[in-house]
Amino acid sequence: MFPPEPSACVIWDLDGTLLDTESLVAEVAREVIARHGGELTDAARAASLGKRPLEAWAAVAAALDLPVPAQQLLEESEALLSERWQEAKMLPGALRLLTHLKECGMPMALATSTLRATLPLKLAVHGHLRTTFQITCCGDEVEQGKPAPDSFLVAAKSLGFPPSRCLVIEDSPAGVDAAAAAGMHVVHVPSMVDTGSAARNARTFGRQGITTLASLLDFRPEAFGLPPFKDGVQGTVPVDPAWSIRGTVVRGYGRGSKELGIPTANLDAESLRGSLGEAVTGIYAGWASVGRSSEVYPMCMSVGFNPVFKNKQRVCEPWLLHEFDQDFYGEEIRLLVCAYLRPEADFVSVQALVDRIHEDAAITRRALQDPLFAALKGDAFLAPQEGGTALQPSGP
Ligand code: ADP
Ligand code: RBF
Ligand code: MG
Repeated sequence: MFPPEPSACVIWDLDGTLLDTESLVAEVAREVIARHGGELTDAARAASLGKRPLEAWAAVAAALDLPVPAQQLLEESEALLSERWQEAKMLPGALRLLTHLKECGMPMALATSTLRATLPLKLAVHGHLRTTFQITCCGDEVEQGKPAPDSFLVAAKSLGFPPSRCLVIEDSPAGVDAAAAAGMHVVHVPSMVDTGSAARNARTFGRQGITTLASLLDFRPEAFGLPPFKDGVQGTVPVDPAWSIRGTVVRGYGRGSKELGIPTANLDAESLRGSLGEAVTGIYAGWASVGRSSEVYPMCMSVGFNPVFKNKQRVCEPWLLHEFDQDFYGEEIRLLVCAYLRPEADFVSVQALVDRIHEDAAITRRALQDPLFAALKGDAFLAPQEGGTALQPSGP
């Protein structure tokens, strides 16, 4: 199941694997490219992923046929980005896995295309990342950047392990190629380029030694000969601290009740953007309350693109496990998300999806009885507020 030999150390990529710098970089790149009359495409973005900054801009300029030197594009983007790196959030499951491996005493390295001078800016608000790695190898410290294997080979050598004992965690095709060229086993966690479509169409590497996961929340250490997590609750992964999400119930595709017999209260896009990091998708469980009522219900929800129906926009849609007499469009809805259940999946039939959602509901009811989650039912966030919304939603 795991690589021929159990992993003895873990080598991490940074951008798009630990930190969601990609939405930020794309936003800035769009601005810089627009100054020169161009428009960022998914293909150009994908070609730049995982590369060193200058090489990434060269790839973008070539893909878009921009008549501007890569060096100039780089300088323009760096001027905007240097102020904003601290906005990048940790990706789902990254902190849990890092903390677990650190507690197990697993030797770890960072092998990033980021330049040495930029690294402190990216890690400024993530202090724990500064003390997690024995070794950090930056893009300007190797002869050739990813997809060449240099950075992984340097990291492995410094940690003192042969490539066959190194497990690499990467999001980008260039990084996966680099690790495979170094002879290492790779866990590939594809990042989302713009919409879920890219993640769904993520390149399939027809090679041995590459395991693709929807997110780090699906990483099972024992599959790689590493010690298992100890914090699971009834087969779920606790979201700690729980996410509090406040939104307005809006109309969706009208599919939930009619097609599936499962009504889901879709949240408005604005609240969703403010409270859930862009890279968050998956099926979750927690508590919910609606409008002026202080009644709290168990809920399981889907965040993402409904692969079965191939939506273009990300939706957050809780199914409240309660029979209501009427619908509640336009009402405020408050969610406290306690647990991750599974990634979004495609199914062979709508019936198979419906069966799975009912299974999710059963898992939700069971998990929420655990004292850890039951305690959150009385959380003040779920109570209706006099005179509107004073609290800011907080998410990952
Ligand atoms: P839409 O595509 O507009 O979201 P659905 O068929 O999914 O339509 O129905 C969702 C609506 O049904 C919710 O917005 C809410 O007003 C209502 N509703 C009734 N019971 C529930 C429930 N148990 N959970 C979620 N929404 C419910
Ligand atoms: N849609 C999918 O395409 N794949 C899924 O794995 C999936 N899981 C879900 C789990 C739960 C608990 C809920 C409430 C919904 C899920 N959905 C999933 C979303 C479903 O397709 C959606 O609610 C309907 O299409 C109505 O918008
Ligand atoms: Mg719905």
